[in-house]
Amino acid sequence: MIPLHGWNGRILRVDLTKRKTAAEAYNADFALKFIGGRGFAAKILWDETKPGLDPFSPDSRLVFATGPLTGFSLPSSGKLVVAAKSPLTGGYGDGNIGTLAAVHLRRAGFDALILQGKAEKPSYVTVENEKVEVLDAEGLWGLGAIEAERKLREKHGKDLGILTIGPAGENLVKYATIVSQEGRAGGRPGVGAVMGSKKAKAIVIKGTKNLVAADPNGMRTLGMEGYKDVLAKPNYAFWKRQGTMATIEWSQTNSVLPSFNFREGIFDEAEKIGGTFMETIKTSQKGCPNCNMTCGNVVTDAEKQPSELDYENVAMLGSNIGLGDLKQVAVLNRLADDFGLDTISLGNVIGFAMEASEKKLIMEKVEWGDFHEAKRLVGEIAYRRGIGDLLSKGTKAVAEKLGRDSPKWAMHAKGLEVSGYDCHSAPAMALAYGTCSIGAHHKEAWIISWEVTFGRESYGVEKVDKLIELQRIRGGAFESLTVCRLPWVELGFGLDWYPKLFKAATGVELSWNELYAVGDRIYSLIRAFWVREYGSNWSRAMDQPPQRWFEEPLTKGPFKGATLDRQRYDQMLSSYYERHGWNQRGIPYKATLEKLGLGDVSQQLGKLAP
Ligand code: PTT
Ligand code: SF4
Repeated sequence: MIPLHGWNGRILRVDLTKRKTAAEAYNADFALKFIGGRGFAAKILWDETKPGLDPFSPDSRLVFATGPLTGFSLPSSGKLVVAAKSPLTGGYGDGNIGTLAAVHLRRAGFDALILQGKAEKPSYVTVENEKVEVLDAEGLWGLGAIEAERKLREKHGKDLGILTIGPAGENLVKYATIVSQEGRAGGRPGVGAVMGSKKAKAIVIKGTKNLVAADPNGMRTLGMEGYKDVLAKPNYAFWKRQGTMATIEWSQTNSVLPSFNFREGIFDEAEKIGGTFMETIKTSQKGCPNCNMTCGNVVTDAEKQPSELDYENVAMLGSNIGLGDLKQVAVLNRLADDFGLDTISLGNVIGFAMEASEKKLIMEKVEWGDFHEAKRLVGEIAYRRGIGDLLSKGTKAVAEKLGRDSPKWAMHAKGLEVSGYDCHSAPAMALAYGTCSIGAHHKEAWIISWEVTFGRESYGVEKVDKLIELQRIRGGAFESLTVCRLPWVELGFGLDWYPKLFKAATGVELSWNELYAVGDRIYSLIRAFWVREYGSNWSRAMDQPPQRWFEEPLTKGPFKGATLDRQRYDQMLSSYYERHGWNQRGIPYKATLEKLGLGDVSQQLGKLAP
């Protein structure tokens, strides 16, 4: 056991093939170098998977990881990282779910859970403190994620955390997610499909131990003060009303709202899917554990069912497919949650199919904004029926199959579909998508909010510096401390809270500069993972955003005529590499890896590392 507080110092391993479980201790060096969450997951995947491994092989690893702040009574600490080698991108993949399972895993005495092997028949795992079992999932397999969770709750009780997959994960759809609490979902790059490949329908966790902080009184006081600080923020009341949904209006105003498969940055019917309209159909509010700024907006959808809306869900299943009816968008969103499909990739794939239909690359007639066709496609994708089988592989694979000029308008980077920001006139955001460590996601740098204020036209190094700063904070610190970043992003909850909370939890002083260094270590480690997987096929082309943004100008709105400039984008990318200590192919130098304490990684990369 490590002589540290805050961390439990133990990882639970469940081997579904051998039906064996083990509690494994880790040491202080591992804890301090990688902190938790994404840091732990990346190192475990690096150490335990062989290059070239099929993500659906029993040898693959599925990691659920918390951090040293997770589960303590402090703002928005109910988060969990889920990670695996991605079946969608072939590289590192992860996501972040707000779930009681995070809190219960910590209270059961573990900081992470590794799932490996493959069960003989559909199964689920239960963890009750030290007691771990693999049970038969008969009667659960085939159910939607929402119903499966309800059944498990009936059987095992209310006070516990549950993670499930839906039919999409069971059917190995490459952008299947893991779902929890009937509307929180994570693991965009197909982490739910990896769970399905292991025939694991669910994980049920109940922990009843006390989480022990290094300074229990200090932790209690800081936590309480933190909650009060959140409540006192000027934007608090508005946030509670609209949460991330206010971003629809913001994106429309700034001409970055993805519309018609990212052809445009404005949508004529934006008002009908925006935060203000959402308020008129909102019925209740939901959220993650330990959060006092809950942001899940529950509305009644067009089929009279509850559906929980966030910006990305609505931008991608609304404007991006030309659908301007929020209640109908909410139906697609609810189905995505229940099937366990990532809404962002789904909205991209449907938008791509609509454009392919318009250009007669596919036989199906799927018109822009056609709710009924979109709904049909969602079902076909989840069950991989008809054209759904092809669409279940993601836009990159679909474009490769359809050919002609379609790869130009397949909106992805590294194979992961772009999330909800059009970048025709936002070079820094395009670089954020190009360099994000799981593919085109905004989670590591929502730099666009800074960019629209700072100036959109510049391709200067100040944008590269800002991007790296944001990635260190969001992709490094928040993902490894494993707490929600939204108190800071949305309400201005000060970053100075986190070293204080970290000290109270673990007893260790860690400045933001040191947290930055952890972030740099994690970025170079994840980059090494990608390079190891892609070998000689790795090149700087992997860090490019979609061609459409360079070649097809916006045709309307205040930025009409805008495109990205490829040469200037490339200059930014070169500066980005230099700042990280990577070569011009985007590969970390041996010296960089060694400086970051990743000498073992450097050795294993061998000749691949310059
Ligand atoms: C996240 C991505 C996002 S980002 C959204 S909406 W967003 C989509 N949500 C989906 C969903 O819902 N259902 C579904 N079937 N697929 C979905 N795909 C999309 O997934 C989410 C919040 C949000 S709402 C955001 S920004 C923040 N993300 C955080 C993060 O990444 N890290 C962190 N430390 N804190 C964060 N806080 C916020 O959490 P992925 P959630 Mg999500 C339903 O999962 O894979 O990371 O992709 O986790 O519990 O639903 O919270 O406008
Ligand atoms: Fe979850 Fe929203 Fe609270 Fe973050 S702010 S912890 S996403 S409910």
